Amino acid sequence: MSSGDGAGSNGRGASEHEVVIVGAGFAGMYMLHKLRGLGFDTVVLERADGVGGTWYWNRYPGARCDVESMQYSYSFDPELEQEWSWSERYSGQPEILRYANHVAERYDLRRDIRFGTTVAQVDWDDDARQWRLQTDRGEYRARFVVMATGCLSTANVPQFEGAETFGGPTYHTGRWPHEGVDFSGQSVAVIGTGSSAVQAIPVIAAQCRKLTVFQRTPNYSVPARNEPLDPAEQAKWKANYRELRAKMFAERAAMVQRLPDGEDPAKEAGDDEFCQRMEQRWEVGGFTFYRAYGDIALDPESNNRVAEFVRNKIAGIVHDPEVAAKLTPHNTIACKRPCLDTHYYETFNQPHVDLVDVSETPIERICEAGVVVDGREYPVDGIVYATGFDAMTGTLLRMNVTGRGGMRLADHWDAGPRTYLGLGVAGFPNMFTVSGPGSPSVLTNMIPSIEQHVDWIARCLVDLRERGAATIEPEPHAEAYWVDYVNAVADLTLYPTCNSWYLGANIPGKTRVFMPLPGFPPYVEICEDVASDNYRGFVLT
Ligand code: NA7
Repeated sequence: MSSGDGAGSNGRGASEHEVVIVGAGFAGMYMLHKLRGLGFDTVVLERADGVGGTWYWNRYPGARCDVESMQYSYSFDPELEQEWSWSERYSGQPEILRYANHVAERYDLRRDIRFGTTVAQVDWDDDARQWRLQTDRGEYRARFVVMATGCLSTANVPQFEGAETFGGPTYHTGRWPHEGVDFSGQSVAVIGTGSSAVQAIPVIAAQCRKLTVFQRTPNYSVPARNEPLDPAEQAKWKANYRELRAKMFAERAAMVQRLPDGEDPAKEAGDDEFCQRMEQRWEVGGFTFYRAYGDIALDPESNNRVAEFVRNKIAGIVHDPEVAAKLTPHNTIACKRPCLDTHYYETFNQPHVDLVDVSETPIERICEAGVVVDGREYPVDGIVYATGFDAMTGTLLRMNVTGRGGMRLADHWDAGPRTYLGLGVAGFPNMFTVSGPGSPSVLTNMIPSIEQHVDWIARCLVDLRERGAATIEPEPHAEAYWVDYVNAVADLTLYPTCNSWYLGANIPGKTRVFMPLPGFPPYVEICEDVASDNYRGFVLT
């Protein structure tokens, strides 16, 4: 039952609903649409002033999806699929945000989204068997909470000494000003060389007078080969969407590649065959490169052979051998999030672009005029922090969630996140996470992953309603089993061998645990099986 709108802190009491969803990105929007259609009284709390989540916040120059447009969209409504057209092979942030707004409009979602509402505290009330959410606009109560808070939604801004003394503007890629930023004629620092920086650096370089990039770890990147979307390609997808979506869902990353995945081992390929295959994929562009052979993510020797191919490419693209050497990674390829780019390495051939290696001598401090490394001052007008996110758990933990008996989620996750299926947490009844730790999430095309979670949660809520069950939560042993399972699967791969944000290794003090689960289709099967088997591993009361 709703007591009306978000009641706010005006003395009218809490706003009560059956379901509160936190977040109005692609997960929250679809969850709302789905639950509304099933007759649940649902409200969404969103700290931003608009929908879109990741695509609302990440407005940095060059921000673009690395999944091809025809696959990075909702599949739940064939009419929506047919009426929307994409303009490029990979959509830029403005186009994806327009799509999110179109969806909000089309399904009249905004009337149940409370914008500009930040959740500060989330407590389970065992007596009332409901959640209480404290926000800066008053209290909300609900039987169920769905955390649709995104995997990359809490910015990581390193605490450099003197940062507050800097005389110019600073930006984080994930909190980019909506009015845009004009770097014309300016000297700009970019700190970081992850996916966001790899996209932003060529675009910022094209605008500014001088660009200085501060790199701690060089990254492998492969050309995206973005281009205007071929109308015939778009028509092919629209004519065959059901069949192609089914193919996507059957893929381990929930997306179809332009070339078939190689199954054979890279280390056993003859030199000519290897070069030909890798060259072809380098030219085609996109993630298909990383799928050329079956064992790139599994076998160190095969992995290194592919890595060496990219190292040679860097040496061929970057004119100054010293700069090329600094840009050349030596770690495992694709165990950090693989990057796709448009002229990233080429950008370092431009005379106004400098690369400062901070791997051995870290950024010492920020001063009023710029960035200081090893006693040398690099004067800049503005600083761009492309320093990533407290991924997968950061946003959930900042909401101060407490479950049964006042147990803090932060304590329960002290040794790393623990979930069952990436959907629920033991001791936190009626709380669901969409693309949470322990689910394939960031290792996949996010929208199909989101749809699968939303559909599962919706089915679960309907089943609970039909059975008259008040609560559902994972059994501790099922959660423990799942944590072990995710680790065991990750340990079969090379993923845990790098200091990646998948492991939480980018955040000082964060426990190192591999958070996402590799492999979408087997995961989907397990989720279906659990639901069909009377929610095996969950307790229903
Ligand atoms: P990432 O991939 O986490 O990249 C962050 C970058 O910032 C990375 O190069 C870091 O170096 C660097 N970094 C972080 N802290 C520091 C300090 N203190 N000094 C110097 N450099 C630092 O974030 P992105 O935003 O690029 O990408 C996140 C995801 O968004 C991406 O994977 C896509 O899924 C979309 P490091 O490698 O840690 O040495």
